[in-house]
Formats: sequence, structure tokens, C-alpha cells
Amino acid sequence: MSQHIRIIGVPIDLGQARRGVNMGPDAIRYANLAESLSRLGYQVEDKGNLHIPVRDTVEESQLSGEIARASVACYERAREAVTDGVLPIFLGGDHTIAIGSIGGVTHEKPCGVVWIDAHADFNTPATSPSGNVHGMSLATLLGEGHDELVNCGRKGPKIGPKDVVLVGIRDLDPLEREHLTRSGITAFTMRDIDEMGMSFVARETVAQLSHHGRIHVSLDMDSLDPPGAPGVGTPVPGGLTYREAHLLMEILADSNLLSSMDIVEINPIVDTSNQTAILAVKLAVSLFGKRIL
Ligand code: 4U7
Ligand code: MN
Ligand code: MN
Ligand code: MN
Repeated sequence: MSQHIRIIGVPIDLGQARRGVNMGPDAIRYANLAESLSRLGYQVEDKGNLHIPVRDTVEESQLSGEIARASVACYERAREAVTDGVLPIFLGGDHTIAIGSIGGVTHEKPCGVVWIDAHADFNTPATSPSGNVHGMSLATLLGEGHDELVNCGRKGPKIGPKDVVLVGIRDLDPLEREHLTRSGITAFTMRDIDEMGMSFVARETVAQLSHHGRIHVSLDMDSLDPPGAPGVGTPVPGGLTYREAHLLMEILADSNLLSSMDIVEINPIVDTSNQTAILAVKLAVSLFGKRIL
């Protein structure tokens, strides 16, 4: 695992309807992400934010085009981080940032992806009830969605169904559910976590992805239970507890395979006292830290 971490802010809110998620990168910085990771012994470099157009200046019909532009920029940063041998952490913004981040880190070779989310983000323009692109990010990465997004960075699918494991799922749209079932993707729902425990779920996740030798963690903060993480645009009751989320991070850390990460969907406008960003930083510390004993 690289001892050099590179922070890349992607203040995009074009993939969903609520304003505020574009302020996520600064909320996470203000919660001391860089200092916390430095204290773990990493060399931390903050590259600032990508330039993303302000929502109010973008016509509805231009949204997917602008998301594609941002995704290509994000893709190039992700690809460059791999070339430079550093570990990139992408700060959203909404979950559309994963189209570019995961696209770019898989430019040379595939990697395993842990998608931690209340949602599967497996809609397509044909199945989506909302039309919001942040609910289509994972399907896009698997090659289904708006053409300019599917072909962002390089043509076609960026990962296959066996390269990704979903954890924390509890809210699927009817057609999205059928699509996910047909895909053959492994998804650990909240019921699975309740029945089998996070320890089993996290170990199984690592076991399914370890053959890649490299794991990307895409952390949507709405995976957590809303009382502890109220600052998200699409909260869903019954999420991961503080301890479950930390245990997941700790077991992923034990794999020694972590190579990149997204922290997404934090909306400071609906948060209280920045607690969702503070929690995200604590989870990142568990993910990149050492065992307590
Ligand atoms: B997120 C939703 F309809 N499924 O497609 C949709 F419920 O990145 C929500 O996981 C998507 O936060 C949530 O709009 C996207 C909805
Ligand atoms: Mn998501
Ligand atoms: Mn979500
Ligand atoms: Mn959300």
C-alpha cells in the first residue's frame, strides 16, 4: 500500500436534484482529513478541487454532457495517481464521481470495488424513476447508461459484475432490482448484515475481490444510519451502525489491498455541525490506519 495519499476534490452536484452536495469536499477538509491521515504516518498531498460548473448555470438538457466532462477530468486524475504510485482519495460531490474515479484507476488493469451504499446506483435511463445520474453510476461503470458516460475515458465497461461487491443495500427501485438480480453482482443487503453479521460480510467481500490484488472503496455516506449521518441527500432508515461501519473499514484495512477511495454524497446544508463529514474522516482513519492492538 502506498504511503503517499493524494486528495482530489470533485465538487459536483449535477447528478441529483438537491443543492449542497457540491460543498462536500470542503466539509471533509474542514473535518481534518489531511491532518488525520498525516498523523497515521502518510505523506498527504491535497490537489484542490476539479473545476465543475455551477448547477444554476447548466440547462437540464446539458446535465449528462457536463457530468461526462467532469468524469473525464476525474478519470485523468485517477489514472495519473496510479501512474504516480500514490493512493487517491476522491471527495464528492455526488456519486457520479465514481464513474471517473473507478474508470481511471482501472485504466491499465482491473481492480476490485467495494460499493458501500444504501442504494445500488444500478438504474439506467430506462429504469430510473428520478432520471438522476447519481443513481446510475454503477450501471454506467458496467457499460449501461448514457453513451457519453459509458465511454468516459475509454470505450465501454470499466468493471465487470464479478469485480464489485455491494454492502449496506436497503433501497432499490423496482426495475433496478430486476436489473441487479440479472447482473450477477454480489450484494450484501442490510438483512444479510443483520443475519450474518458484518464480520462475515466484510471477510466475504475481501475474499471475493482479493484476486485483483487491489481494492477501491466507494463510500456513499448514506450507507450509514441517518441519525449518525444526517448530512446526506437521500437518507434511508435502517443503515450501518457506527460500529458496523468501522468494523467493515477495519477488515478491509487488514487485507492490505486498498489502493483508492471515494467519499461521496455528503451534503453540509442538511447536516448538523458537520457531523457526517467528521464521521467520514473517522472511517477513513479506520480504513487506512493500523489495528489498535
Ligand atoms: B446515491 C434512486 F429513486 N434510486 O435512482 C434514484 F430512490 O448515489 C436514488 O446512492 C439514488 O445516493 C441514490 O434516483 C443515489 C431513487
Ligand atoms: Mn450512491
Ligand atoms: Mn446512496
Ligand atoms: Mn444519496
